[in-house]
Amino acid sequence: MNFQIKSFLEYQETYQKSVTNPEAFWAEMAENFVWRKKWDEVLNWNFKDPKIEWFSGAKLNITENCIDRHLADKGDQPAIIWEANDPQEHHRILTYKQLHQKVNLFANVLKNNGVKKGDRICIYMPMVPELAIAVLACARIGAIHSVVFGGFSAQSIADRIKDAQCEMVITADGGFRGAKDIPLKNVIDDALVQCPSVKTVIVLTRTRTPISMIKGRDKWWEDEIKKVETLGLIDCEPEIMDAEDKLFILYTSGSTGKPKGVVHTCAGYMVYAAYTFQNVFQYQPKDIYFCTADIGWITGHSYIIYGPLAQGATTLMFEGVPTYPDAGRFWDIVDKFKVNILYTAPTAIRSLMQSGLDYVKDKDLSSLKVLGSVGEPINEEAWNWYNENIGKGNCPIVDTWWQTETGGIMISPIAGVTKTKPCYATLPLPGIQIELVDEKGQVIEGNDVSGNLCIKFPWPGMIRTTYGDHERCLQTYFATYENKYFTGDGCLRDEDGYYRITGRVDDVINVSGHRIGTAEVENAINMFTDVVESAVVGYPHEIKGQGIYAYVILNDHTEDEELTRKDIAMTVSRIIGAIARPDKIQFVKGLPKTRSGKIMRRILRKIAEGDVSNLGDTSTLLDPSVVEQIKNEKL
Ligand code: 7RM
Repeated sequence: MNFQIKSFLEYQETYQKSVTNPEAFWAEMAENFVWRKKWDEVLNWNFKDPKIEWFSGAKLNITENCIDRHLADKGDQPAIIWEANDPQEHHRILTYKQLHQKVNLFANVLKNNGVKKGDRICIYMPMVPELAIAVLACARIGAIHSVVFGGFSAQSIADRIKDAQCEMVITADGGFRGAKDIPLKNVIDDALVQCPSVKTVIVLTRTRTPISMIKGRDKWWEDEIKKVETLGLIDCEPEIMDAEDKLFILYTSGSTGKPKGVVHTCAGYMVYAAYTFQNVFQYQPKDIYFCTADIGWITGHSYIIYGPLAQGATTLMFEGVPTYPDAGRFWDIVDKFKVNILYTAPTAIRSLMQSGLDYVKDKDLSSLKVLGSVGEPINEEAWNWYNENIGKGNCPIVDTWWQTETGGIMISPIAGVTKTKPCYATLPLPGIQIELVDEKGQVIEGNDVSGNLCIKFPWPGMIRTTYGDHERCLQTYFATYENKYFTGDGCLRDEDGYYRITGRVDDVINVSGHRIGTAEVENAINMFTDVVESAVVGYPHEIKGQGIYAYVILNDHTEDEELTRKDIAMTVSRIIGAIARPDKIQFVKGLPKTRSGKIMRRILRKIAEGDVSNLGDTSTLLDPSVVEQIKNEKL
């Protein structure tokens, strides 16, 4: 594929071209793909509805681009290398030919079970190749996948299934993650009690955990494959999709209590994921590329599956966790497969950094050429450690800023092309027009300034709608500042014009790179019987980036505060999932509220951060004395 930028001068020229004439630029990039019919119009947009259409009139199937077109010259090259949770278990390799066969067969399983174009399918699976196969099989027949991360609770899954009215769930009996077995099918059974729309559940065998199979509803993956083989349903012609047909839904948290179903469509998402993958990581033929994310998050969608496969790359998928069986696991994998490009998260780097260099020292990391970081701001110490001990000082680090809603990387160095700087995502990729704005929406010009990060012009990978509620998409992203997409992040532009993301400016906490809405956690805490009210804020956490700090008012004086804390934490795990469990729970008699009843989170955030010297103006509080109690009893 020939859209790789090779020098900083070329980057500057390309960037200029991309903003002077975005349509010509993206049309040229789109020429690198297989289309059943070319577009009538490159871009049709307004941010008022919003209406975003890229390549309208074009027809394609993303799996034809991710699989079929590579068969002729890369059929025997590994498409997916899979490393199991347990290092004793043999790894698996799927060549492009094998991936093609498996995706086709499973696509036929879906069809044989009545799935049609436009149907929604919930996927709740461990990190095994069959997860990628299930995703691609949906895309092949035009079914809309909604992958739910394996750590989410039955209630969270049920909410997502109901919101999208999914007709099918694809899951596994269980999953292995570190020393734990995750009972995926049991969780699905609990969720489905609330979900009459689901008619079929396909269950992959992975852990052999005993499970119940409901007659007429639940079917084994392996049996279904045999059925279509017996019927001779081997190949599956790709469904021809319109450019703007929905490809997938992925739920993400915002500042309200209810996660939003971010919708991405076929053509624009494909072009953007592939373009950014190729440029940011500078992938070369035969490179082994390893992204440690879970496919349950956008990073896994765009940079384990769609981006790399669209470019005919070899993508390595890992089932386990960075610290199992020990903190050398990533480095063992790099050594074993001679990984060239490693893309991981600051939280993983910090946790491995804490385990010490013993786990790194005997590992051969000389294959590495490029390192990536994603999900949260990377602190200088972690950046330096990654650079020195993993990259040995000669691998560029690409600190990639982007979001579920952006579909792909937005601000990032291009490996080996853009001069890096610790903690800086550096410069916008071609096609990305950034603006920093102040509270009033005034654009902040010049360098050495900071403000709220907005994008003023569409790009192909951007969110199209929030599933089932277009108005919510408008209100969340396009209403804060007129005619701009608002990211929810704060950002500074330094004297060189480099960008540094400073973190969320809304009520979203970023825990280990996972977005969690404070309102969601509060709702879950409030479900516990003894809780009257709660307020949740983030605070700096050494490993997780941010931790969850909950202030809770209880009903009556409890005998055993420790036990109540555990019960509350358990309730949050049950309602959302373990990732949302508060790190600290402080019992308080009251919350700092304004006379109109609004909780002053700014004060609670300061106290949680341990910065009580300047709490700002507290005179507008209904009862300023609660602040004293909260301060004195801080955990
Ligand atoms: C890819 C992803 C998005 C939020 C985003 C930021 C934060 C992501 C960086 C970052 C600083 C980065 N999608 N974020 N990458 N902050 N530097 N390189 O994470 O939808 O799950 O989260 O994550 O706050 O708004 S996401």
